[in-house]
Amino acid sequence: MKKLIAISVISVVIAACDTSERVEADYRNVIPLPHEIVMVDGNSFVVEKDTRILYPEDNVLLERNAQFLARYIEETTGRRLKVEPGQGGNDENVIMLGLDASIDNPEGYELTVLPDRVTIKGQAANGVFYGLQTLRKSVPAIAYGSDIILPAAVIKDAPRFAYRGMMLDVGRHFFSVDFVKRYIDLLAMHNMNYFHWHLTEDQGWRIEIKKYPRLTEIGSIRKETGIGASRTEFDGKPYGGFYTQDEIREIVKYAQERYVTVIPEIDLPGHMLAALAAYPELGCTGGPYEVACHWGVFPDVLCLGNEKTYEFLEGVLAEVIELFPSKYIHIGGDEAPRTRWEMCPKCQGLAKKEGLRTDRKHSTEDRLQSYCMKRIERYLNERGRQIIGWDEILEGDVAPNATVMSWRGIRGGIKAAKLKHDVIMTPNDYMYFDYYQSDDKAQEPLAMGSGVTVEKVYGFEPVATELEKEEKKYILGVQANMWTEYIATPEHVEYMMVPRIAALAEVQWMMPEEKDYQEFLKRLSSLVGFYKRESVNYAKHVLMK
Ligand code: TNX
Repeated sequence: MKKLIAISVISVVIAACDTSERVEADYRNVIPLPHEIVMVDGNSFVVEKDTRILYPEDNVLLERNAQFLARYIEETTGRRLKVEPGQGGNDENVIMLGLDASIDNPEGYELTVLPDRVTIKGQAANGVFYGLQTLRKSVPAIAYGSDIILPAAVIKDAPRFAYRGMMLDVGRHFFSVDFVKRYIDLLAMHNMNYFHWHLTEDQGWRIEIKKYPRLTEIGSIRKETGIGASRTEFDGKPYGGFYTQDEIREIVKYAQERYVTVIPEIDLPGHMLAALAAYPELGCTGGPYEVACHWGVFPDVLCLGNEKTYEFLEGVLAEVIELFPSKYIHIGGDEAPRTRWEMCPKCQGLAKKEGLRTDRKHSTEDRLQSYCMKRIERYLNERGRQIIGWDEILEGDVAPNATVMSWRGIRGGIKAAKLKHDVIMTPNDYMYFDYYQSDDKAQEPLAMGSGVTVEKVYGFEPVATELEKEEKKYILGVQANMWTEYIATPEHVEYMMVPRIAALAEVQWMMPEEKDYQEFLKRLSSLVGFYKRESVNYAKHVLMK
């Protein structure tokens, strides 16, 4: 009897090893939803233990993509598939990555599933990468030891906008290299291609600059931090942190491998107290200055009448462009009070010399700020880079080639597009992820603003109807911003980011007529499986039911 039980136990175990569990992919369950999914009659493809992933020989980008796919499948099934160079010939049971110049959109892809092979092709390697994202998100996040059934289908997909970004403010609170990478991973999973890194602030300078070591020695540390929104009560604890140039290179490379471009922001001429604390000769009054210990907009900004300021900015930017291959360099331009410039003999002297006069629309000081932005733009343009500035740069004479980030609603973006400037829409009432995500503020951690719910984010339409057809093409895309005055930990960033990032992803990727909020919510429950698996601290407001 005992023997019989032993034998039957053994045979059950063997049977369990033999017949794998099966999970089935659902391409319609993916965020962002692919543009075109055509199901094909016939057998499915089965991803099993000995399925191979092939890439064209000597194509390093597609080889890396193939490794990403192997990793995604391993994360879900626990199985590592073989990755090999090759075109497949008549081979069966292969997933083949390749390029296809006939695909229109530079980031577009086609995913074709036939019973004996799967092909994922892009016009370029980035498109293939988005094909992989679709494939991985169409399968449940956890299916250990399972074969994956891929129903036969042809999927054709491409993004609506070429610019799909998120920003992280590391000035108010500092976040580790590991967390910045995790943030970039979340961006990549949601098909985003720009990470805007806000590196300098009144409350902390976070990027090592070899020519100006005091920026990090002094400028990266504040004496203490205001409690909550307070300007009078402080925690009494020094706070600091910065990224070395090696760490920055590491992050840029990490992002690049995931087709994410890192745009650094050096916010000037305002939000510069940390730099002034380090180099007080760059301010109108000469200081002394302190790295800011509470939040807000501060009157002390760079002195624009002092040649040393431009020497300093060019010295900083020279190192920035060495570190960041991005075509765009963000130079801020927001919230620069004019009070010091009004009283400063050097600033007024420069204004006189340059003929920067008050007129009906702009003050002399507005013109001084434009002078500074234009001069820095020229410096960067000469080195092959383009500037991005916050919409304040429209107050005055706009730097001729600037891309404008519209943050005070969409007004600035509309104005900029009418002036034939490229625009990135990031309006605070829809795209500020530091704002409350529920109207029930009492139940939420302290936040800015109000009412940026998942549904509100989802409903944002970046191309304003009042723009003429010709003007619409200046809207390059959409970004959400994570300002971190009240956000001190990675868990809190994730809580503010997820799942609003999923809603944002559909705004960035899908055509407006293809969006549907109720359908999105259904798709979201599948993506939540991934958030859970990766222990992301996501907010549950729209996931209660
Ligand atoms: C405005 S957006 C700012 C930031 C703050 C944010 C808080 C922008 C260009 N400036 O400095 O952190 O509001 O929501």
